[in-house]
Amino acid sequence: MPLVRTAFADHIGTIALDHYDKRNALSRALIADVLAAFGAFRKKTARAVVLRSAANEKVWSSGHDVHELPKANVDPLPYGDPLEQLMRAVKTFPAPVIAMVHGSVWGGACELIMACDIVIADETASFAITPARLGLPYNAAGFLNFISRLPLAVVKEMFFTADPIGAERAERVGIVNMTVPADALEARTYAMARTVAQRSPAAIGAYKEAIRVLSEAVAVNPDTYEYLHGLRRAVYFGPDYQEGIQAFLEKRPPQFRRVREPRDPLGQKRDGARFPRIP
Ligand code: LCV
Repeated sequence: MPLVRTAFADHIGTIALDHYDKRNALSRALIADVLAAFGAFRKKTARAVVLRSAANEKVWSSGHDVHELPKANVDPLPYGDPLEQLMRAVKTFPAPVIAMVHGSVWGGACELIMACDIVIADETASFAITPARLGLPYNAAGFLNFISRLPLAVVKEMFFTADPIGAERAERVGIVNMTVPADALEARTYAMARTVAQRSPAAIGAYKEAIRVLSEAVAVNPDTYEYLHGLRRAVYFGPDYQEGIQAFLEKRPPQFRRVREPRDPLGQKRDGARFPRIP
């Protein structure tokens, strides 16, 4: 049973997340269906793709399928993770991907929205990036999806609080292009898609790729890369991540304790520095 519904008309593809029993959690299986839809629309030379929820419910997507996250001591968001593959597929698709958002967006689904080209939401929409609730380290590509789109103070507020930002403020800070009344959301989204589809697909494809390359043009030398990776390792080897995942699976609030004496994965006591030394 496919976990997404698709449609194609007037050069416009539609991908509707359709696994509401699990609040459209971005599981390996659901992502495989979304990636297959993008592949089919690429063959059809779609000029725009609308990414939406099939259900008109209070949740758009609850983010990464937490049951598919490693329980401890393993990088939870590696380059090959299906969700990371989905982000790259959206950003490299040769036509604009327009997110149509009714309901709440959580965790990795919030980053997915950031990876989309245009976001149209209604007044029920809210956006929360939630790794801090799980004690989960985030990756550089993920941060860049937010930093390249939002003011730093908003990025920090979202990551440090893990609290939702509502539709009205989401429009003000730039998470969404526009917020419209719920009963106008579908019409406004497809009107935008039709306008895009009437323009030059060759030019728009080149614009999208050039903007992607330029917005990702961040020079990071090997030392800095290793430093950033060290920051993440310290978290996913740490007690917070284990507690965060366990608490979610046990459906209880996490109890993050004072950081114990940091030890590297071989159990060697380190020089007390909570994080690797800045190169
Ligand atoms: C698996 C789920 C999920 C789910 N996975 O319905 O951003 S990062 O870095 O943290 C990244 C790693 C990430 O995206 O992590 C996931 C972040 N997502 C969240 O923290 C949201 C977790 N979900 C919720 O808070 C609630 O489910 C919301 C508020 C979305 C909806 O609440 P509601 O009361 O409507 P339930 O919680 O009852 O969930 C309905 C079913 O969906 C499953 C959940 O386990 C339940 O399944 P069962 O009926 O089998 O118990 N579900 C929800 N979210 N992310 N499964």
